[in-house]
Amino acid sequence: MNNKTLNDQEFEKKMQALTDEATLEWMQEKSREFMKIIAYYRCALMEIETKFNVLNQEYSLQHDRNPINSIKSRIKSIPSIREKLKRKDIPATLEAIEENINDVAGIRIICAFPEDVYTLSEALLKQDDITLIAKKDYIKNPKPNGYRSLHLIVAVPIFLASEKRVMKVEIQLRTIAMDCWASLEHQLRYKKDFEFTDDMADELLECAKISAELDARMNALRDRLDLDEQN
Ligand code: 0O2
Repeated sequence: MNNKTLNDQEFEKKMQALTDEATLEWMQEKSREFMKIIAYYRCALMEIETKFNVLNQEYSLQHDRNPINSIKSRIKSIPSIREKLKRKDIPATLEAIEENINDVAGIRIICAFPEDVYTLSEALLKQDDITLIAKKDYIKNPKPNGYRSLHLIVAVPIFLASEKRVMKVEIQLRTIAMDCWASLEHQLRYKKDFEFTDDMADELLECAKISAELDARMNALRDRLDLDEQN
Protein backbone atom coordinates (compact mmCIF):
# COMPACT_ATOMS: atom_id res chain seq x y z
CA MET A 1 0.00 0.00 0.00
CA ASN A 2 1.30 3.49 -0.83
CA ASN A 3 1.25 5.60 2.36
CA LYS A 4 2.70 8.68 0.72
CA THR A 5 0.50 11.74 0.83
CA LEU A 6 0.19 14.08 -2.12
CA ASN A 7 2.56 16.48 -0.33
CA ASP A 8 5.21 13.76 0.03
CA GLN A 9 4.97 12.91 -3.65
CA GLU A 10 5.28 16.54 -4.67
CA PHE A 11 8.26 16.97 -2.36
CA GLU A 12 9.94 13.93 -3.90
CA LYS A 13 9.33 15.23 -7.41
CA LYS A 14 10.88 18.61 -6.47
CA MET A 15 13.91 16.96 -4.85
CA GLN A 16 14.42 14.84 -7.96
CA ALA A 17 14.29 17.95 -10.10
CA LEU A 18 16.87 19.61 -7.85
CA THR A 19 19.33 16.73 -8.11
CA ASP A 20 18.73 16.27 -11.79
CA GLU A 21 22.02 16.95 -13.67
CA ALA A 22 20.45 19.21 -16.28
CA THR A 23 18.63 21.30 -13.65
CA LEU A 24 21.82 21.75 -11.63
CA GLU A 25 23.73 22.87 -14.72
CA TRP A 26 20.91 25.25 -15.60
CA MET A 27 20.98 26.73 -12.07
CA GLN A 28 24.76 27.17 -12.15
CA GLU A 29 24.60 28.82 -15.57
CA LYS A 30 21.86 31.21 -14.38
CA SER A 31 23.77 32.14 -11.25
CA ARG A 32 26.93 32.81 -13.36
CA GLU A 33 24.88 35.07 -15.66
CA PHE A 34 23.38 36.84 -12.64
CA MET A 35 26.82 37.46 -11.09
CA LYS A 36 28.03 38.84 -14.45
CA ILE A 37 25.16 41.34 -14.61
CA ILE A 38 25.79 42.39 -11.00
CA ALA A 39 29.47 42.96 -11.88
CA TYR A 40 28.38 45.19 -14.80
CA TYR A 41 26.19 47.21 -12.41
CA ARG A 42 29.21 47.60 -10.09
CA CYS A 43 31.24 48.95 -13.04
CA ALA A 44 28.46 51.42 -13.84
CA LEU A 45 28.51 52.63 -10.22
CA MET A 46 32.30 53.13 -10.47
CA GLU A 47 31.82 55.20 -13.66
CA ILE A 48 29.24 57.46 -12.01
CA GLU A 49 31.21 57.80 -8.79
CA THR A 50 34.31 58.85 -10.76
CA LYS A 51 32.29 61.43 -12.67
CA PHE A 52 31.09 63.01 -9.40
CA ASN A 53 34.59 62.90 -7.90
CA VAL A 54 35.93 64.74 -10.96
CA LEU A 55 33.20 67.39 -10.70
CA ASN A 56 33.95 67.76 -6.98
CA GLN A 57 37.67 68.27 -7.69
CA GLU A 58 37.02 70.84 -10.40
CA TYR A 59 34.55 72.75 -8.25
CA SER A 60 36.87 72.81 -5.25
CA LEU A 61 39.67 74.26 -7.40
CA GLN A 62 37.36 76.99 -8.71
CA HIS A 63 35.46 77.82 -5.53
CA ASP A 64 37.71 76.68 -2.72
CA ARG A 65 35.14 74.35 -1.19
CA ASN A 66 33.75 70.86 -1.83
CA PRO A 67 30.13 70.62 -2.98
CA ILE A 68 30.09 66.90 -2.17
CA ASN A 69 30.15 65.87 1.46
CA SER A 70 30.08 62.10 0.89
CA ILE A 71 29.12 59.40 -1.61
CA LYS A 72 27.47 56.07 -0.82
CA SER A 73 26.69 53.36 -3.31
CA ARG A 74 24.98 49.99 -3.15
CA ILE A 75 23.79 47.08 -5.24
CA LYS A 76 20.18 46.21 -4.44
CA SER A 77 19.95 43.05 -2.33
CA ILE A 78 18.48 39.90 -3.89
CA PRO A 79 15.47 39.87 -1.46
CA SER A 80 14.73 43.52 -2.37
CA ILE A 81 14.95 42.73 -6.10
CA ARG A 82 12.62 39.75 -5.59
CA GLU A 83 10.15 41.82 -3.58
CA LYS A 84 10.07 44.51 -6.29
CA LEU A 85 9.61 41.93 -9.07
CA LYS A 86 6.66 40.47 -7.16
CA ARG A 87 5.14 43.86 -6.32
CA LYS A 88 5.32 45.04 -9.92
CA ASP A 89 4.30 41.67 -11.33
CA ILE A 90 7.48 41.37 -13.40
CA PRO A 91 8.79 37.92 -14.43
CA ALA A 92 11.93 36.82 -12.56
CA THR A 93 14.30 36.76 -15.52
CA LEU A 94 17.60 38.58 -15.95
CA GLU A 95 16.27 40.39 -19.03
CA ALA A 96 13.20 41.58 -17.11
CA ILE A 97 15.37 42.78 -14.22
CA GLU A 98 17.63 44.80 -16.55
CA GLU A 99 14.64 46.17 -18.44
CA ASN A 100 12.33 47.03 -15.52
CA ILE A 101 14.28 47.48 -12.29
CA ASN A 102 15.96 50.87 -12.49
CA ASP A 103 17.63 50.86 -9.09
CA VAL A 104 19.68 47.64 -9.06
CA ALA A 105 22.66 50.01 -8.95
CA GLY A 106 22.11 52.99 -6.67
CA ILE A 107 24.37 55.87 -5.68
CA ARG A 108 23.66 58.62 -3.18
CA ILE A 109 25.48 61.94 -3.44
CA ILE A 110 25.32 63.94 -0.21
CA CYS A 111 25.88 67.62 -0.91
CA ALA A 112 26.66 70.57 1.31
CA PHE A 113 23.96 72.98 0.06
CA PRO A 114 20.71 72.62 -1.95
CA GLU A 115 22.23 74.64 -4.80
CA ASP A 116 25.05 72.08 -5.09
CA VAL A 117 22.47 69.36 -5.79
CA TYR A 118 21.31 71.20 -8.91
CA THR A 119 24.80 72.38 -10.00
CA LEU A 120 26.11 68.81 -9.85
CA SER A 121 23.09 67.17 -11.49
CA GLU A 122 23.14 69.68 -14.37
CA ALA A 123 26.89 69.17 -14.87
CA LEU A 124 26.44 65.39 -14.95
CA LEU A 125 23.49 65.47 -17.34
CA LYS A 126 25.45 67.68 -19.76
CA GLN A 127 28.01 64.91 -20.28
CA ASP A 128 27.54 63.34 -23.69
CA ASP A 129 27.79 59.73 -22.53
CA ILE A 130 24.99 60.14 -19.98
CA THR A 131 21.35 59.65 -20.96
CA LEU A 132 18.61 60.79 -18.63
CA ILE A 133 15.85 58.18 -18.39
CA ALA A 134 13.76 59.68 -15.58
CA LYS A 135 13.92 62.53 -13.10
CA LYS A 136 11.91 63.00 -9.90
CA ASP A 137 12.44 66.22 -8.04
CA TYR A 138 11.30 65.56 -4.49
CA ILE A 139 13.06 68.78 -3.40
CA LYS A 140 10.79 71.05 -5.41
CA ASN A 141 7.87 68.66 -4.78
CA PRO A 142 8.47 66.82 -1.48
CA LYS A 143 6.64 63.54 -0.83
CA PRO A 144 3.56 63.91 1.45
CA ASN A 145 5.59 62.49 4.39
CA GLY A 146 8.23 65.23 3.93
CA TYR A 147 10.87 63.20 2.04
CA ARG A 148 13.16 65.39 -0.09
CA SER A 149 15.85 64.36 -2.63
CA LEU A 150 16.52 64.68 -6.33
CA HIS A 151 16.27 61.29 -8.07
CA LEU A 152 17.76 60.63 -11.50
CA ILE A 153 17.72 57.41 -13.46
CA VAL A 154 20.52 57.54 -16.01
CA ALA A 155 22.04 55.20 -18.56
CA VAL A 156 25.84 55.08 -18.63
CA PRO A 157 28.10 53.05 -20.92
CA ILE A 158 30.72 50.69 -19.51
CA PHE A 159 33.56 49.57 -21.74
CA LEU A 160 34.46 45.88 -21.42
CA ALA A 161 37.26 44.04 -23.24
CA SER A 162 35.15 43.23 -26.27
CA GLU A 163 31.89 45.10 -25.89
CA LYS A 164 30.23 48.26 -24.69
CA ARG A 165 27.21 47.85 -22.42
CA VAL A 166 24.81 50.53 -21.35
CA MET A 167 23.70 50.16 -17.73
CA LYS A 168 21.05 51.96 -15.67
CA VAL A 169 21.92 53.67 -12.39
CA GLU A 170 19.67 55.41 -9.87
CA ILE A 171 21.27 58.59 -8.50
CA GLN A 172 19.86 60.22 -5.38
CA LEU A 173 21.22 63.72 -4.72
CA ARG A 174 20.43 65.35 -1.40
CA THR A 175 21.87 67.69 1.23
CA ILE A 176 23.27 66.66 4.61
CA ALA A 177 20.01 67.82 6.24
CA MET A 178 17.86 65.84 3.76
CA ASP A 179 20.02 62.76 4.30
CA CYS A 180 19.81 63.08 8.08
CA TRP A 181 16.00 63.22 7.94
CA ALA A 182 15.69 60.33 5.43
CA SER A 183 18.04 58.05 7.39
CA LEU A 184 16.26 58.66 10.69
CA GLU A 185 12.81 58.40 9.13
CA HIS A 186 13.78 55.06 7.59
CA GLN A 187 15.03 53.80 10.97
CA LEU A 188 11.89 54.90 12.80
CA ARG A 189 9.39 53.69 10.20
CA TYR A 190 10.87 50.21 9.99
CA LYS A 191 11.45 49.73 13.73
CA LYS A 192 10.29 46.21 14.58
CA ASP A 193 7.36 45.56 16.91
CA PHE A 194 6.39 49.24 17.13
CA GLU A 195 3.31 50.81 15.67
CA PHE A 196 3.98 53.92 13.60
CA THR A 197 1.13 56.24 14.58
CA ASP A 198 -0.40 59.23 12.78
CA ASP A 199 0.98 61.74 15.27
CA MET A 200 4.47 60.27 14.77
CA ALA A 201 4.00 60.85 11.03
CA ASP A 202 2.92 64.45 11.76
CA GLU A 203 5.99 64.97 13.93
CA LEU A 204 8.25 63.63 11.16
CA LEU A 205 6.61 65.98 8.65
CA GLU A 206 7.30 68.87 11.05
CA CYS A 207 10.96 67.76 11.28
CA ALA A 208 11.13 67.67 7.45
CA LYS A 209 9.90 71.29 7.36
CA ILE A 210 12.55 72.30 9.92
CA SER A 211 15.22 70.53 7.86
CA ALA A 212 14.04 72.35 4.69
CA GLU A 213 14.24 75.66 6.55
CA LEU A 214 17.74 74.82 7.77
CA ASP A 215 18.81 74.14 4.17
CA ALA A 216 17.32 77.43 2.95
CA ARG A 217 19.00 79.44 5.73
CA MET A 218 22.40 77.76 5.25
CA ASN A 219 22.14 78.32 1.49
CA ALA A 220 21.36 82.02 2.08
CA LEU A 221 24.35 82.30 4.45
CA ARG A 222 26.58 80.76 1.80
CA ASP A 223 25.26 83.24 -0.81
CA ARG A 224 26.13 86.13 1.53
CA LEU A 225 29.67 84.80 2.00
CA ASP A 226 30.07 84.34 -1.77
CA LEU A 227 28.92 87.93 -2.31
CA ASP A 228 31.36 89.25 0.34
CA GLU A 229 34.18 87.34 -1.38
CA GLN A 230 33.36 88.92 -4.76
CA ASN A 231 33.42 92.47 -3.30
P1 0O2 B 1 16.63 51.39 -0.94
O1 0O2 B 1 17.16 50.32 -0.11
O2 0O2 B 1 16.89 52.75 -0.38
O3 0O2 B 1 16.98 51.28 -2.37
P2 0O2 B 1 9.95 52.13 -6.69
O4 0O2 B 1 11.45 52.35 -6.61
O5 0O2 B 1 9.51 51.71 -8.06
O6 0O2 B 1 9.42 51.31 -5.57
P3 0O2 B 1 9.61 54.78 -7.16
O7 0O2 B 1 8.45 55.70 -6.98
O8 0O2 B 1 10.15 54.60 -8.52
O9 0O2 B 1 9.25 53.42 -6.48
O10 0O2 B 1 10.80 55.17 -6.30
P4 0O2 B 1 11.08 56.53 -5.55
O11 0O2 B 1 10.04 56.77 -4.53
O12 0O2 B 1 11.34 57.60 -6.56
O13 0O2 B 1 12.44 56.17 -4.85
C1 0O2 B 1 12.64 55.00 -4.14
C2 0O2 B 1 13.86 55.19 -3.25
O14 0O2 B 1 13.93 56.54 -2.77
C3 0O2 B 1 13.77 54.33 -2.02
O15 0O2 B 1 14.43 53.13 -2.28
C4 0O2 B 1 14.49 55.16 -0.96
O16 0O2 B 1 15.89 55.00 -1.07
C5 0O2 B 1 14.14 56.56 -1.37
N1 0O2 B 1 12.88 57.02 -0.75
C6 0O2 B 1 11.73 57.28 -1.42
N2 0O2 B 1 10.78 57.70 -0.56
C7 0O2 B 1 11.33 57.70 0.67
C8 0O2 B 1 10.84 58.04 1.98
O17 0O2 B 1 9.70 58.42 2.17
N3 0O2 B 1 11.71 57.90 3.01
C9 0O2 B 1 12.99 57.49 2.85
N4 0O2 B 1 13.76 57.40 3.93
N5 0O2 B 1 13.47 57.14 1.63
C10 0O2 B 1 12.67 57.25 0.55
P5 0O2 B 1 13.92 51.77 -1.68
O18 0O2 B 1 13.65 50.86 -2.81
O19 0O2 B 1 12.82 52.02 -0.70
O20 0O2 B 1 15.07 51.17 -0.86
